Amino acid sequence: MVSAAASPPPSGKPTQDELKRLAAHRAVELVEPCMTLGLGTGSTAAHALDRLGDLLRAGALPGVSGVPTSLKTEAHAARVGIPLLPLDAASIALSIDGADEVDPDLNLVKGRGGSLLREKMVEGAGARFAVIVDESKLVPRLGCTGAVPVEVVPFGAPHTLGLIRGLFHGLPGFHARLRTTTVPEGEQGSEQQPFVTDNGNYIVEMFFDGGIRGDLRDISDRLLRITGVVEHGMFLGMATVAIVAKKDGTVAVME
Ligand code: ABF
Repeated sequence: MVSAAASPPPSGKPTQDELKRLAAHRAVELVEPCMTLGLGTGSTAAHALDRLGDLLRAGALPGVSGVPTSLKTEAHAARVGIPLLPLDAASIALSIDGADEVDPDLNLVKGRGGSLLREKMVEGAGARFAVIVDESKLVPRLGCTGAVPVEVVPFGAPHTLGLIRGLFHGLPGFHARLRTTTVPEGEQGSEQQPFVTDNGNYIVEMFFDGGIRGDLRDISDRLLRITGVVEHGMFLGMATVAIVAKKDGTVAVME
């Protein structure tokens, strides 16, 4: 069910960052005093953290605390004054986080920022999960706009990459690679090294031309049966609501 919400901002065509902030602020309206929140990662979730910090400082949300989904979020939450809890000591009422893609069934691709494992643990533990996006994240099917990430252990990662490729052997337009990052080396040089997550793992990036055509849960099951795969960035049936800032500055709520 999609319902229209907030009116467009007074200025002209809002920028993407203004839309992200709009969606984030709308989600923060769901927060009540004394709630424990799942605190997401990425630039859209960062607007939610800033808004929460402002409201906490104004005394509007007494007793609110949060469980961060990345080291970066942990530092940001501390900076804006959100009290933090470890996952095992929290009963999360609501998680607020962004996404890379949202399909019509509210299935998500998340994790292009490298934090999928902690995001999935925290958001899977909460009673509700509000995903906050601007309209550009809406897709007809997952995998349309870029990588579907898979977190893998470093030991034997090229072997695990091969097994993942084997799952999609012969699928036209499919390819996968280990995510790398540029690391300065020596005087002015640099070299490509595997990207390392907060958990010390690597990321395999899967690419599907035109998006994934097939049973997402079957693909999820087959990925997770590969020894060496820790978790993947398809969040299936986890979001309870999507708050979407549209290009015209209105906000739609998809449930
Ligand atoms: C987190 O932030 C990740 O799951 C996702 O990759 C990213 C989205 O970033 P942004 O909100 O900056 O587009 O939610």
